[in-house]
Amino acid sequence: MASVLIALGGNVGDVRATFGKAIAHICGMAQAALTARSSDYATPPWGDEEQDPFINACIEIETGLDPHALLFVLQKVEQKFGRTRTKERPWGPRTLDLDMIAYDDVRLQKPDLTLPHPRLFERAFVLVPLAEIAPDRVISGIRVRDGLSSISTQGIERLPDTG
Ligand code: PH2
Ligand code: MG
Ligand code: MG
Repeated sequence: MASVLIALGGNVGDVRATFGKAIAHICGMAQAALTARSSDYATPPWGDEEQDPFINACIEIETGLDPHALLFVLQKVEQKFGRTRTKERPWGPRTLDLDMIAYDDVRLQKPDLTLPHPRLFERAFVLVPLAEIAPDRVISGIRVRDGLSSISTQGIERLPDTG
C-alpha cells in the first residue's frame, strides 16, 4: 500500500460539500482508506486574481493503485463534479481540482504527472492544509513544516468544521 497526499481546491458551487462527496468517491474508486483530512481553508486566488476566493484542503490516503491508475481516478472524480478542462482558463475558476502532491517517495516525470508536485513549495494554499496533516513529511528533501515557514500565508483562513 502507498501513502498518498492529495490537494483539493475549488471556487465554484458549494465547494465544501463537493469535497466531502469527492473524498468518498476517491476512497471508493481507489479502494483507499482515508488516513487524514485537513480542515478546509479559504484562500486568496493565486495566479489569476480576478476570481472568487478558493477553498483548499488536503487528504492522505492509503491505496494499492499505482500513480497513473490513481491519477485516472482523480480525473474521473473531477469530471463527476462538473470539471470540464476544455472550457476553463489556466488558474481560472473551477468546481473541483484534485492534485497528487506525493506518492510515497516516488519520483516521476511524465507529461501527465510529475511526482512530487513540482510547485508545492510555492503554494501556501497547499502547504497550510498539508502542514496540518503531515508536518513532518519530507517531500523533495524539504520538511513540510519548514517549507511552510518560509512563505507568506497572508489571507488564508481556517474555516470552522461544518459538523
Ligand atoms: N487553483 C488554481 C488557481 N488558483 N488559488 C488558490 N488559492 N487555490 C487553488 O486551489 C487554486 C488557485 C488552479 O488550479
Ligand atoms: Mg491545482
Ligand atoms: Mg489540477
